[in-house]
Amino acid sequence: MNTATLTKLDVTQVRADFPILETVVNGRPLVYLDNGATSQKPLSVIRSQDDYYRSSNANVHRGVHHLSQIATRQFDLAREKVRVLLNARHAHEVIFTAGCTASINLVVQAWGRLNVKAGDEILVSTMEHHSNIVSWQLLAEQVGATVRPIPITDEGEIELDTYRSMLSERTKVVGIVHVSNSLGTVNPVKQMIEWAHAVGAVVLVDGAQAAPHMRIDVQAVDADFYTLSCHKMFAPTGIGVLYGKESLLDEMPPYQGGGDMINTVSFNGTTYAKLPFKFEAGTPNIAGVIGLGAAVDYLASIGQQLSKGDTATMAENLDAAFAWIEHHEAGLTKYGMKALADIPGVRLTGTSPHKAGILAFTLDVVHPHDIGTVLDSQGIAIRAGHHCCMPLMTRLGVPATARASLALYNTREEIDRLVSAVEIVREMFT
Ligand code: C6P
Repeated sequence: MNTATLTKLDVTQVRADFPILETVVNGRPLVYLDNGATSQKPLSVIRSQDDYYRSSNANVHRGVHHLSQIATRQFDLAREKVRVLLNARHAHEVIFTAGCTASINLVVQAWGRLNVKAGDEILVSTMEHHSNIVSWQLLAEQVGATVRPIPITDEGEIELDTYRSMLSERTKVVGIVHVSNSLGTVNPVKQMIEWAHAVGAVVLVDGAQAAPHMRIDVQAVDADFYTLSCHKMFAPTGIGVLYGKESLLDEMPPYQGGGDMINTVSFNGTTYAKLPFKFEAGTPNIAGVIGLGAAVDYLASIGQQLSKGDTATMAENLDAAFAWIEHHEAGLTKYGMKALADIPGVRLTGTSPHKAGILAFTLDVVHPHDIGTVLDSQGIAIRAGHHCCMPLMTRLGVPATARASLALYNTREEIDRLVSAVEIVREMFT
């Protein structure tokens, strides 16, 4: 998409969609830079929750009555929207879960218990979120397999040659984060998957921090499993997605038993529902799924303002939306990284050129938690801590970092306020 088209949309138009951005914190306009923890929600998503409970609240796939039919239609439509978002081949390859963590645990227990045996190896990168480490450690303990960490460079990139040399016929599965929540590094998942497939391994890509920032194409990268944390991509909390290739999901046993996941139940033996329902036991998070559908619609509506208008398909609108988001966030990231690096005593963590909107750093004179507290007094929300990446912190040689994580509605002025506030912290503590 050319620059002229990208400038057709101004960030102030986007900000107007997010009512919470009007909040005043400690006497100053809120600067929300904790999008990696959870994103804010556009009005259309907020309204979708009110509309559902006000006018179509009913259980799905169970009732023949009017309300149930409306709720079911919206629920099923959301699955198709997520299929388009991920460019999955089939809507039934999209499983709704409680979150990214739940999605990973589903794969680990349902696929892993079937396929990973004593002596097998599970490779996960050093920059993984605990969800993509601890879940595999649990499996490894259960079956007698080994979890091996893939090392990373000082810039925060996977050591690709080492990774390649670690792959062998013992490797059953590779767990790799698409975009690191602590570093922002965008990992070369397509290449990593190709090498893993060459030794017969299956790859789970944790897309929690990728989906809000870039166009995902699970077929193009050939991911076996791909997981989403939907509250980080403008949808309500309590909803996640597991994408899995049909052939893999088909062979997996159910993860949880209950309503909706069965075909027939008897004491002589139970048979299970077809995909995706086999993995969706019990009443799902109906409002959350409908909200997720509204979030995908919202992203598409951003693209609609840039593309061919009403004649564009949802996929084309998402292409356009993510072209704008990537361009906008890349500009902010570059600007913010430079400004922070210029502050004496700041050490940036995560300096790969392949990077999404995460500005993580330490300051020599002060603990990251104190940075977070002082920034809050200035109305600026960031996260300080290990970001559920303790092995990564050990590798970086720090107990914690301060992390500003961007979203499509952030501005240069907000980055300026962040940088000025970090300068204030520095002055206070020296
Ligand atoms: N990271 C952060 O502040 P859940 O909690 O299930 O929605 O997502 C877990 C998860 C998995 N993978 C990655 C890469 C993540 O960043 C997260 C959540 C938040 O960075 C909370 S620790």
